[in-house]
Amino acid sequence: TKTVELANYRPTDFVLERVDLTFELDPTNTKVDARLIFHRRDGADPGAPLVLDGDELTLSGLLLDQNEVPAGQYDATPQSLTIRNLPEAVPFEITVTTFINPEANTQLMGLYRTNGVYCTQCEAEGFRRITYFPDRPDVLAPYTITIIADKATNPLLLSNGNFLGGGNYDEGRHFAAWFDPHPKPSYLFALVAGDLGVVEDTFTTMSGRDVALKIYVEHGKEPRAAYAMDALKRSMKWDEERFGREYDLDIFMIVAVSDFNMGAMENKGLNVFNDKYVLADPETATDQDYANIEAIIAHEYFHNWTGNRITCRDWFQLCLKEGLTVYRDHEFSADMRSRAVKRIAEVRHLKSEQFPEDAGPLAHPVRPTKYREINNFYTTTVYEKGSEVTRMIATLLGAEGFKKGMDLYFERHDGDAATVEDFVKCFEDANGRDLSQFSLWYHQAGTPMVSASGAYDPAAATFTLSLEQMIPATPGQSAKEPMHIPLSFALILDNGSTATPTAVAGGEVTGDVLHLTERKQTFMFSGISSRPVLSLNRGFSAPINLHLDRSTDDLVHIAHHDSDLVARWQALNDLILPVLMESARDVRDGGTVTCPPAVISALIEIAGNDALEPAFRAQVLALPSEADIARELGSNNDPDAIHTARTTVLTAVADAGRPVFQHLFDTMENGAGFSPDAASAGRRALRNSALGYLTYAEQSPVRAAEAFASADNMTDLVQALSVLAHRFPDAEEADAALGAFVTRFDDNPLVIDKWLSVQATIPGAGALDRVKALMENRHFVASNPNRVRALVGSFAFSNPTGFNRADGEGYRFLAERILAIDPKNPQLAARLLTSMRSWRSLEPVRADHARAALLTIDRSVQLSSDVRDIVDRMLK
Ligand code: DPP
Ligand code: ZN
Repeated sequence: TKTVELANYRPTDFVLERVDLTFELDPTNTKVDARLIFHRRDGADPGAPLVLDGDELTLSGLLLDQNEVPAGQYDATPQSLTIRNLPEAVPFEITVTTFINPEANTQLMGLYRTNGVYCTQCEAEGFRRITYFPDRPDVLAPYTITIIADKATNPLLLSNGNFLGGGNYDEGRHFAAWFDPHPKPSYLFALVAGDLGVVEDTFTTMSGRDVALKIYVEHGKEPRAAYAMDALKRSMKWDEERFGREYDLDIFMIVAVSDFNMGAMENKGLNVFNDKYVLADPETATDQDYANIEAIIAHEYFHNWTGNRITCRDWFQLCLKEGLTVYRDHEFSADMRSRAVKRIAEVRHLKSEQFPEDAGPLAHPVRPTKYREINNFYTTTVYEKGSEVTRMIATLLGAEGFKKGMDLYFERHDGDAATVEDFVKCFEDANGRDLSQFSLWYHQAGTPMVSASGAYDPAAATFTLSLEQMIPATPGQSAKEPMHIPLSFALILDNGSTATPTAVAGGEVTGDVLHLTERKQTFMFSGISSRPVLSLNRGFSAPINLHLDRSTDDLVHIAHHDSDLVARWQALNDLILPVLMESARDVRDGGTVTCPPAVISALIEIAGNDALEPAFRAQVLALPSEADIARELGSNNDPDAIHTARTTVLTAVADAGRPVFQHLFDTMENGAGFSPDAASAGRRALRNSALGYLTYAEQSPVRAAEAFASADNMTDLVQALSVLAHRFPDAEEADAALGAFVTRFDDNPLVIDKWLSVQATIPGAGALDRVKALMENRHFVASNPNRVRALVGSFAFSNPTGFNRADGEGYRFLAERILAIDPKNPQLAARLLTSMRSWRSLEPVRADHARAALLTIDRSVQLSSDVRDIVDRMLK
């Protein structure tokens, strides 16, 4: 495959005016007629041919203005259709006929079948697997769709836009026609046909229009779509209130399908979802499932404006829609739930997923400049770091300035295929600011490192803060320019009050934000009458690694007094992380672990402080993960040593805090009746956290077995199951619980996924044999992405000791799986392979095994472009 470069972008020679598609659905032989009306673009070369994209297509018919095109006038290959001698000045119509096989489409790109339902996935380049087409996001047109299918098996025929009409056709077939008046690129096309149940509701928009809302699920699962419907209505309302965005069709549909490569897809008016992000009830969904459903329903809905009404000029601009839309869904969840707890969860996620990507061989800018396979750029860097960049714009400009920029963006670019530059320019123009240095966040990869040190001069009553930034080298970018880094700060005074004074020298401070713009910069604050404690990067205002030496006492002071809860969590994290790192080194080098009592008592004090919300305390008690410790250590990692060290520290906390944990376990019950709201979920989280610690203290499975038996919701049930399986894998109680669980949820694949994940993540070398055995289990379906992610994905991504077995068997197993999956579903295979992105930071023996496994993949001759691209970058 060849590399696509941003620098080579140029508009098409032909403008697409209208699209008219007719599908005659058949499981193995679907006929697609595409009527496309084009005209030659002003100024385009009058002799230029029309070149359309294809992927595994065969041309069955080609008309130009309803006349057959002579053989000499076109060339068709599976990848392209080139037509020459087209009119210079007048519009013309091309009719392309193709036949495709939805049943055989295991890539799940284009038109495929899942559980008897026809569905499509076209982003990024799936439409070209349906018909020959200018399959790129800057080609926008209104679509008319006609679907013809067997009526008995496909009572439902859906596509984008508004319903035009339908009726009986012939021989038991019927048809439906849809029209989408909003010009859109092909990646937003969708078609669904089949026999599904529906949940219906309506939403009245801010201008008083009624919109029909429909969520389609398998028959019998309708009650489990109620929460998704509620989340949808709240999303629609919120986007009107917060961003002034109103929905623009008469109907909004969501379809849940069980075979899907991604989380969900924002097709215009017809979102298609992975069923795990639609279906929920207390018996089968955890609090995390509810939160995910709320966030993803919102995310896809918000794309209607940020992505669909304003789309991307080319795929290099992916963050234009994704980073912005993630920011919007984060803000939505923050408004629906606890803002601070949501922010802490985001920071944890960013550090555990995006920071390792940015520090390894797959690092790339938020706005890349080249790619070999666009499917591999749906990354946490584009999504989550992209969201952080948007958040920093809001921090720099303030809420009002940010809103002015967003309003201008919607006004100026509605209907456009836009670029990141267009987006940034709106904020510049609306605020009279120059954001050129800030824009480096889009262009320079790597997590900036900021080193900070403070000095207090009692005689002069001044506090001096010295800052230095360094951006590490990343693939293709060895030298970096200093960035504009907004650092929220506070000085926490003796009496516990929080001050944000204006600097008298050294640089710009707006509100509580320091603007670090130079490589080195020193800010001075005056009139500080006693030694302050510096709280920096509060709220995680910039996605950086911060190095700031502070004493245990100072961090404890912040943990108790900062007015920002995120900063309090961060301070506790900064207290415990060095302890965990030091312990891991000690264990690796044959030493023993010591835990400073002051750190432990700070944690326990916060955990027991009833003035703080339970969800926050649960976050504090969820100590940095083994992966977090490995990331911070950075090199020569021994996952077994990290596991032992962390377990030892957890046990020390458990022993010291036992009465507090007992109290929390006894008092954090929610009482009768389940509610998925954030406050109830927080109490469950804290109680389950207490259960985990008590089990460390008691060294017995009895309490968890009782919790398993008495659980009345999936959150408590699966937590108890994890404690049993992970701590006491050989105990009878663990066996019994795993058995009871699978029997009870035998007919629910989404719950079976939890059962697979729990077992795939049992620590230790024994996990691999369990995973292999589970692959033979009748519940494991190798063609279903959710099952594969639950078993193989959980093992590779979330079982550090099991996957990184010292003998390298974990890596060899993954390589085998990837080579087996790749011919059927390359996207899934490539995604699984990214679990090895930090292989170079392993200790030498494991790193050698990892490299050998990667080389096995590398040597395979038949790799997809997806896996080829990842393995090449990982070995470079
Ligand atoms: N469906 C994916 C998302 O919404 C890709 N657009 O992020
Ligand atoms: Zn998205």
